[in-house]
Order: sequence, then structure tokens, then C-alpha cells
Amino acid sequence: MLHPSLVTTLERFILDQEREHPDATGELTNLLYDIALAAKIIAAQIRRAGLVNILGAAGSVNVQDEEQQKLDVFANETMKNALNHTGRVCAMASEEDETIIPVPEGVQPGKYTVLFDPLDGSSNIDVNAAVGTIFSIYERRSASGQGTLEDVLQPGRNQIAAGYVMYGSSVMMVYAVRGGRVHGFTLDPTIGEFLLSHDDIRIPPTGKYYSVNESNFGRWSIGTQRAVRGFHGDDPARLKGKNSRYVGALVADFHRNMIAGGIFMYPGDRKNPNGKLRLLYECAPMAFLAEAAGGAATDGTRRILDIVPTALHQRVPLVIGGSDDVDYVRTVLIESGADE
Ligand code: AHM
Ligand code: MG
Repeated sequence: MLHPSLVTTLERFILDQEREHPDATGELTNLLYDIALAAKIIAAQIRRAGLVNILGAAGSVNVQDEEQQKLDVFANETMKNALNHTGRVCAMASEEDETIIPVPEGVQPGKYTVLFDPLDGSSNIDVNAAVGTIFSIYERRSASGQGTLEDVLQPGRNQIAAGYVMYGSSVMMVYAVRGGRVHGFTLDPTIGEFLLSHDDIRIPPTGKYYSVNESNFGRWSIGTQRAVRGFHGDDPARLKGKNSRYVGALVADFHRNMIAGGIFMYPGDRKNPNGKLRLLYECAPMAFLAEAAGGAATDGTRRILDIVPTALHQRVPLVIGGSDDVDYVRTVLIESGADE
């Protein structure tokens, strides 16, 4: 039986953090609660998915030309409904929606924008493997009214907070606010509360795992191939060989590497020069967390957080994880540039 004095709920933790910032209005705190509530609703639905026979394609195709699944639609609607009437948000953007989502007419627009990938790794749903929700919060740039594209097209370094929820063997919410550290909370399903389980997560500079879809090996640049051979142990003077793990859901792969130490890559290749992952919904929030945990994230040459987005659904190559491991890849890519 849990004793209340021994546990820290997400609510208590966020409030304690807010007290350390006397100028805080509490709006960000409430926004994080809104997201945590959406996460609990999504988690409950995911847990029942196999039972209520809602697996399978919903028959619609999203803006990325991928078949949407029913849980994608559910997660997307849940996130939007949890945020759009709160008065804290002026616009949202979702990986599942082609255009930005201004708050409805008649709702007082707030000062934040929230960008999200409502159900990342959705192909894992059918095989009962981990999926996640990724979120990213910015302050609006425009002065008032409904949010506009310029309010969401901001470089990742402007993020006020970012995080993810992982629906795995347990449900976890992991987040950081600007200038702060990364903290993880595990949902106790018996009381419906997220409890602090991972205080101040730090990514080891070098780790034992690497995560990359090696079926793309033949399409990679020479530099990417060399870097991955380095993970195999082919460059022992500079890098110790690593063990491979690939779930196929960024949230789960990134989470493992953050906790246990490692590096994740989704590089560009001959077919998809910018890789697969989206800057705004996947790369920037994860880069924000990686840096807050002492790690690093690059597209090979640029710091992910410095990339100024030009389109809502822009993709960028991603190399993310322990700082020394990311440095190794960056160096190999630069060294190999001339050989391409
Ligand atoms: P999704 O947001 O449409 O689910 O796609 C993103 C996912 C990431 O979670 C994961 O890292 C990647 O796609 C896996 O792609 P691949 O199957 O090409 O390795
Ligand atoms: Mg995704």
C-alpha cells in the first residue's frame, strides 16, 4: 500500500517546481496537467484496444500518406479536446493534421502553442508493442487572437517545455521545462496518478546501445555506414562496440537509450534525404529532452534545436543520445564528407 508521504505525484511535483519561479502564472502547470489527463485517457484506450476490437485501419490517410489507425485518430482527438477549450492555448499542430489547429471561435486564445505527435510508432499497435505521445510547448509570437503559422514554426530552442508519454509495460510521462532537468513519472493504474519514479534523468555520455533501422544500410551515405560500423565495434580506438536495440517507436527507443545509455539515429538516405522523422513533432521535443538530460541531438551538421522550421511537416535526419556518442557520429560524418 502506498503511503502518501512517501510518494510525489506529478501534480505536487509540478506545483513545487512552479513555486521556485515566483513570476510563474500557473498556466504552464495547468497545460502539463491537461496533457497528463489526455495521456491517461489515451492509455486507458490503448490498454483496452485488443478487447474492444478497435485495431485496424480507420480507412483514412493522413497528411504523411500513411494509413491512420483508429487509435491514432482517438489519440489525436483526445489531445485536441484536452487542450482547445482551456484558454491556455492559441493554436496547436499535430502530426495527423495537415494545417495548424487554431482554437475554436469563441474560445479565449491563450499564450501557448502545443505541437504533438499523438501516437508515435503507431505500427506497433497491432503487435501490442510500445507506442507514445510526444509534445512540445512554445510561447506564441503573435500578440493576440487565434494562433498563426508563425506561432508554431519556431526553432526547438524556443521550447518552453517538451516531453513524451510512453505506453509500454508501464505508462510513463517524461518531461522537462526550459532551464530544468528531465523527470519521469510512472502511472499507478490503481490510483490513476502519475508518481515520480525517475528524478533527474541523465543520459550517460556514451552508452551500450544503438538504435537504427539497418534495413536501410545500402541506401545510406558512406559516412552513416562508417558510423554504424563503428557501433559494431569496427573503430575500437575511438568507440567501443555497442549492442543493437530497435523497437520502431522513437519514444521507446529514445527512452531506453536515455535510461540505459545509447544513441538513436534516423539518418537520411538516397531515397529519403531527410530521413523519416518530423522536426516539429518528433526531433525538436526529443532534442530538448536529450540536451536537458546532458545529451545531444544533431541532423549531422546542425544542432537540432537551432533548425528554423520552414514547413509544418518538415523532416530532418536525427542523431540523438549520449553526448560523446553523438559527437562520434558527427565527426565520422564530417570526415567522410569528401568520400561521398
Ligand atoms: P509514426 O509517427 O508515423 O508512427 O512514425 C514514426 C516512427 C518512429 O516512432 C520510429 O522511430 C520510426 O517511425 C520507425 O520507422 P522505420 O519503420 O522506418 O524504422
Ligand atoms: Mg511519430
